[in-house]
Amino acid sequence: MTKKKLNVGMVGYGFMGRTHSNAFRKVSNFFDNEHVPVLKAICGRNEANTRGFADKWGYESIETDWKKLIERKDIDVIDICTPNDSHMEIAIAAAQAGKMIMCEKPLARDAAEGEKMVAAVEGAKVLNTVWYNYRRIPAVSMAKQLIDEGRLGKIFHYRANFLQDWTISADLPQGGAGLWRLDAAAAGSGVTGDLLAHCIDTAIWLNGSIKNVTGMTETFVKERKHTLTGKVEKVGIDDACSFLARFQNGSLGLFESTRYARGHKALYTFEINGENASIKWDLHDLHRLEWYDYRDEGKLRGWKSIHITDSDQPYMKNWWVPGLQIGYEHSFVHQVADFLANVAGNKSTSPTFREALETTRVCDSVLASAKSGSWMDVAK
Ligand code: SOE
Repeated sequence: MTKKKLNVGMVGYGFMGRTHSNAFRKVSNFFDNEHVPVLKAICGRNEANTRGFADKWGYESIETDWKKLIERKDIDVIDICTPNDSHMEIAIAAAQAGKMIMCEKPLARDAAEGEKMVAAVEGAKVLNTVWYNYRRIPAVSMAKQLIDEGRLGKIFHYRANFLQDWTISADLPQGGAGLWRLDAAAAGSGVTGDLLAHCIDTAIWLNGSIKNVTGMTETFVKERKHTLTGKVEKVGIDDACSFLARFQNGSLGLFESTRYARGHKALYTFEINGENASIKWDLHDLHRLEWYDYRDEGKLRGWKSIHITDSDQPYMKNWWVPGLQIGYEHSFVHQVADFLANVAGNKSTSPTFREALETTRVCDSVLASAKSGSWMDVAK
């Protein structure tokens, strides 16, 4: 197959800049697509750091102004890896310039921003996707297959947690590189947009739309020094958030996220209970899917732990040999692989901006409900 080049221009080079760059570099070694990504340019405000990142990851050039990057004729895809407060401006400008867009999650700080982004990519008819990477962990993709095949039967319960413990110290400042997730102006919200958004994206993908929610939030440390101003400022993010949900299919949802669960670094888990079977998954053991099938013979009935490494399981035929597992970074490789396959068919990749907007709308409803103390319908 003659390969076509797909020139990537990435904005931002933090943690997500590394995960995406790694994915672009690896994908063509493992997946055969008509298009091969080329790391054309990396953009950041600090020239020396941007140059250092370019050298380390193999970018051909650098820019220090994202507007210049977007103007470049040799860039096909803009990958947005910046803090949430710049997603909208960059995405709208990139769409107007006719670029394809890959945007780090969450789509935006809130649905009002997200709606403008959806209008921009759909108006300009540019291919788009949002990096909700956990869908593409093979065990999670396999859960989707099992549900779509109807093996669980009617679904009654969806339960998800995303627990961390890295912001417990009151001495941790808010704002600036690395800590912008604690600054409401940059992030939009705390754990709701950062962590629950992952749980909501997976939940909608696996179990369909969420109808209404009731939530509660807490900010345990009320003031933190701001890295950029040097002043002690009010903390505007939610440190913890729990919510109940009703799905359109009649099932009940229970979601919890916090950065104050001492002992948990990034424990994303979900469990789904259906009429015939149940599924459990745990990010700390991400290559396993726990499966219980009531239809098994009585005396052998019990939870099975399926090691998702076989070639007939999602994505695995592209990796090693059965029994040898892959990890977190590969979920990003899979997103690029799917994106490249869809570019050949001129299709956007799920979750598209429109699909990711649904997640942001659920987040908005959860936060509104936590404020009002009442159930909120999720906006359509
Ligand atoms: C926060 O610590 C964080 O890095 C999130 O921003 C990511 O989306 C999540 O995958 C891991 O945790």
